[in-house]
Order: sequence, then structure tokens, then C-alpha cells
Amino acid sequence: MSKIALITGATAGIGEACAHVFARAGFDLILTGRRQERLDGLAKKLSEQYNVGVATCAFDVQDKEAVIANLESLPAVWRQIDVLINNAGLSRGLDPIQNGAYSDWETMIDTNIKGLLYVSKIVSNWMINNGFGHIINLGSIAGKEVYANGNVYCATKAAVDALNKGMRIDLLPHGIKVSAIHPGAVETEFSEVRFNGDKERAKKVYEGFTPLSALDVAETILFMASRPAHVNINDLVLMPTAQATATTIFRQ
Ligand code: NDP
Ligand code: 8X3
Repeated sequence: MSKIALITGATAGIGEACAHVFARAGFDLILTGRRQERLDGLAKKLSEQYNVGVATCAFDVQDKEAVIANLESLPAVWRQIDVLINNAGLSRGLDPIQNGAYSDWETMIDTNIKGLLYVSKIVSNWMINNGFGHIINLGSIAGKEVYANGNVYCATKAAVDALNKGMRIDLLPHGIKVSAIHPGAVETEFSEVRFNGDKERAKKVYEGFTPLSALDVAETILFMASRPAHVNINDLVLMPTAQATATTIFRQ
């Protein structure tokens, strides 16, 4: 029987790259995100290209009832999840704390922290019943270091860092692995979302150096997920070679 990976935020960026990489490795996939048409397109492509099973589930991770209803609607066979990749997340704005928008703060907290918790509660209970599983959380260098105007986004990723450690302790007696990956700059739709669709401003973030690609991160996540049973990578910081810290980037 094939292994199963559930990937949140599979409609773009790192989540979409994880879908490709895990399908190529023979995993059946449960793909989630809000944009159903992107999920449908990806499911068709991956099932044809790699001959794997793909289920899709469109919901907003901020909506607790929607998370519960959608995940609980999965048939029993899809609940045998080997790997949960808690990837759905975003940043909104880059402003000093006194100028931050309430709605941006709420969106980041509700998505990056509460959404991750809603999904993790359901799936970790399934993993406990199954007696196996591996949860891989997407943190960020922004959760390890705070940078100017990053305030609330950095706080949400510091929360992911803490939750990753807490989950690992709580799920240890159940034989469930918990890991986090903390990337530096990865060129995806992330900065476009942060800057509210401003493509020019987003492009500048990655100018003058080679950022990580979504594929770089996805391949590292597959490596984490494919260690032997007795090995767990607790925490992995993955940076572009040109980036030493959250704010120290060598641009040519
Ligand atoms: P993208 O914007 O390219 O992708 C984000 C994904 O998250 C999309 O699939 C989006 O799907 C999904 N998502 C966002 N909000 C929600 C929501 N409310 N409900 C369900 N799904 C949601 O960004 P990345 O791929 O770069 O980001 C993925 C993760 O990696 C995030 O957690 C981010 O914080 C983290 N990260 C990113 C870095 C970077 O430099 N890019 C560096 C470090 C960490 P949809 O819009 O269809 O709902
Ligand atoms: C995304 C990385 O440093 O641009 O989490 O916020 S950063």
C-alpha cells in the first residue's frame, strides 16, 4: 500500500512543490488550499504523471468548522496519513507595529497559528489511532530572528517553533515524529501576498541573489520524511547560500 501525505497550502509555492516531489516518490496525496480549481488541475496532472491517488479538499484553514467538516468527510482509507505537511501560511504587510492593520494581524494569526492547530488536532488524533505518523511544520527564519517591521509575522512563526516543540513532546509516547523546517527567502507567491498583489515590490525582495526555490524546500522536506524510523530531524534551518541571517543577504 502506498504512503499518504496530506499537504496544506498545496495550490502554490512550497506546498505545490511538495505535492510534485511526494507524488514522484510514490505517495498518494491529500491536497488542500482555498483555490479549488488549482487543486483540481494539480490533482489531474499528478495522478496522470505519477499514477498516484490524489484527493482534494478546499477549505480556509482559518475557519475551524470548515476544517473539521472537510477533514472529517475524508473516507477512512484516506485517514491513514503517514506525513502531514503543515504548510499553509502567509504574511500580510511589512509595517512598524504602530501602523499595522488589525485585519492583517488577524489573518496571519488565524492562518499561521490557529489554522495549523485546527488541522493538527484532527490529524494527530488519526495518527494516534493508526499508531504511526510524521508531522512536518513550516516555520521560518522569521520565527528564529525578528526583523524590522516583521513583528506579527515573526511572532506567528515563533509560535510555530514553540508548537513544533510542544507537539513533539506530547506525541512522543504515540510514536509520532514531529519536525520543523525553517527556510530563509524562497521565491514563491509569498511576497506578492505580503504586498497585497504588488508584483514589482515582490520581485525586488529576490533581486541580486539566488533565493531558495520551492523545489529546494520540498526536496528537503521529502528527505526529512524519508529518514529511517529511529531518526527524526527535529529542526532544520534552510537558507540560500547568499543569506546569512534574516536580514543579511549578499546581493551582487
Ligand atoms: P505561497 O503564497 O506561494 O503559498 C501559500 C499557500 O498557503 C497557498 O497554497 C495558499 O493557498 C495557502 N494558504 C494561505 N492562506 C490559507 C488559508 N487561509 N487557508 C488555506 N490555505 C491557505 O507561499 P509559500 O509557498 O512561500 O509559503 C508556504 C509556507 O512557507 C508558509 O507557511 C510560509 O509562511 C512559509 N515560508 C515561506 C518562506 C518564503 O520565503 N516564501 C520562507 C519561510 C517560510 P490558497 O491561497 O489557495 O488558500
Ligand atoms: C518568510 C521568510 O524572512 O521573508 O518566512 O519573512 S521572511
